[in-house]
Amino acid sequence: MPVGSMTWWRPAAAGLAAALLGLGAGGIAAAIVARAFSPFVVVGSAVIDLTPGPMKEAVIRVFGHGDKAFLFIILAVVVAVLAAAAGVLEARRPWLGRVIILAGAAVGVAASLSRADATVVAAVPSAITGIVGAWALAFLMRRMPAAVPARAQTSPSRRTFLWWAGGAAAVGVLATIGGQLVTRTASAAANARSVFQLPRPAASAPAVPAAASLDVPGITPLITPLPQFYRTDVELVVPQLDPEQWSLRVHGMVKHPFTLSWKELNELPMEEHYITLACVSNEVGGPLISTAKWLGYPVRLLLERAGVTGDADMVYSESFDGYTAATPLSAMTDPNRASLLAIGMDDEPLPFARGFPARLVVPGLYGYVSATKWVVDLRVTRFADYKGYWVTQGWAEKAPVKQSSRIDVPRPGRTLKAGQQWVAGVAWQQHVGISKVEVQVDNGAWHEAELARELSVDTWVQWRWSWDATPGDHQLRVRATNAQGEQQTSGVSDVLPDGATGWHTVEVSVAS
Ligand SMILES: Nc1nc2c(c(=O)[nH]1)N[C@H]1C(S)=C(S)[C@@H](COP(=O)(O)O)O[C@H]1N2
Ligand SMILES: [Mo]
Repeated sequence: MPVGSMTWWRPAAAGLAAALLGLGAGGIAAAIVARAFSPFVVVGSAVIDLTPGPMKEAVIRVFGHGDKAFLFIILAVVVAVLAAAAGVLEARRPWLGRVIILAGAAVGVAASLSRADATVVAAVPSAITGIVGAWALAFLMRRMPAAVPARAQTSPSRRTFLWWAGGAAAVGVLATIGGQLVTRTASAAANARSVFQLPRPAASAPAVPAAASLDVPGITPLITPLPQFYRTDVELVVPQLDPEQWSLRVHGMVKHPFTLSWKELNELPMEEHYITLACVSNEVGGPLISTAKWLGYPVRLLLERAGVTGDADMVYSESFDGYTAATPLSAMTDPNRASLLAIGMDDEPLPFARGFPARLVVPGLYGYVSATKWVVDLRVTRFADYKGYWVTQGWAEKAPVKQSSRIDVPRPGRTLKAGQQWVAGVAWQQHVGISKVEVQVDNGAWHEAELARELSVDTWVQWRWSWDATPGDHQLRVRATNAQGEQQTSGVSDVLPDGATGWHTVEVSVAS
C-alpha cells in the first residue's frame, strides 16, 4: 500500500502504540515471573555493562544521581524512534516493521540471558514484548485508513484507527505502571526483610549438645542448612509480602476475635524450638524432611487470648493468597507441643520462600495440615465445616507424621571397600521420640545401632552402626522403635493419602 507524505504519522503512531503495548505486556510478565528482567531494565543494565569506563564516569559526572534517568531517557528515545520507523516500514512492506520489533526484543532476550543471575524464565518478559509488539503492529496496520480518499468508503475510518492505536498505547502505559507497582512493592518487602532484626527470644532453645551429632561422613546434618531445607508449596512465584501490610486475624468460634499487627507480634515474648518438618509426599527414604531452629510465638497463647468457645475442634489457617490448612485444635492448644507462629528460622528472619513474615510450624503433623506459610488468618472452627487445600484433593484430613527411619550412608548403588563401614542415618517420630534403631544385612539378624543424643522430642535423631562389610552385593535395611516401644511398621503404604510407610532398604556392593 503506498503511503502518502501526509499520512506517515499514522504508521509511526501504530509502531509506537505497538511498542508500548509490547513493553507493557513484558513489564507485567516480568512482575509475575522474573522481576529483575523487565525489558527496559535488562537492556539498560546491558548498556551500562557495555559502556566503556571513561564514558560511564563522564555521564555520572554530568548527571550525578540522574545518570540512570538519563540512560532511561536515551533508551526511551531510541526505542521510540525504532518503533516509529518500524511502523512506517511495515506500511511499505509487510513484515519489515515486525522484524524490527522482533529484533529489538531479541536484543532484550540476549541481554536477559547474559546476566549472571539469569535462568530461562529471564528471557520471558523480552520474548513477550516482541510477540505482543509484533502482533499489535500487524493488528493496527489492518485498521489503518487508506491513504487515498477515494477508498475511504471501504477502509476503516480514521477514528477507528485512532481508537485502536490510542487504546493500545494506553493499555501499554497502564500495564507498565502496574508492573512497576508490583516490582516496587516487592522491593519494599525485600528492604523490610533486610533491615528487620529478629527479637531476642524470651525462651531460648538449649545449645545443641555435641552428642546430638554423630561423626559419620555423609550423614544428614542434625540441623539442615537453610539452602538444603526441602521446600514444597503451590505458589508459582515466591510471594514477597511487606510486613507493614501484614496482619493475622484470629477469629471464628472465639469470644474475643482480634487482629495482630506485625509490630504487636514482635513485641510478644518469643520462644525458640528445634523442630523437624516433614512433607506427606516424602517416600520411604526420601528427602522431603528437614530440621531447623524456629523462633516464634506459641499459637496456644493466641488462642487463649481469643478464648475458644463451643465445640470447635480445628484451626483453619489461610495464607494471604488463599492456600489453607486444617489443623486439629488440640495440637495447637496443647501446652506441651511447640506449635508456633514462626517469624525466624536458624537465627534469620524467615526467608521469603519460607513464608516471610510469618508462618505456622506444628511439631508432629505433616506440613500440608499445619505449616501454612505467609499465614494471615486463623479461624477456630470444626473439621465438619471447612476442608484444607490438599484435603479437597484427596489427602487425609488428619495427618500425624508417621514413624520412620532412613539410611543416608552408604548411598544406594555405592561400591564400598570390605571391612568396617558406617551404616548411618536419621530416624524420627516427632513429638514422641525414638528409643531404638536397628539395622539388618541381607535378611539376617537385627543389630542395634548407636543413637545420638536427642536434640528435642520434636526433631529427628541420628544413628549409626558399624558394619563389617564382606565382599559381594548386600541389602541394608533399617527400622526404628519409638519412645513408647512401638516398632516402625514393615507394611508398605504409598504417600497418598496420609504418608508412606515401610522399612528403608538400600542396595550396595562391597569390592573384594
Ligand atoms: N502458603 C502455603 N503454605 C504451605 C504450603 C503451600 O503450598 N502454600 N505447603 C505446605 C506443605 S505441603 C509443606 S510440606 C510445608 C513445607 O514447608 P517448607 O517449604 O518451608 O519446607 O509448607 C506447607 N505450607
Ligand atoms: Mo507437603
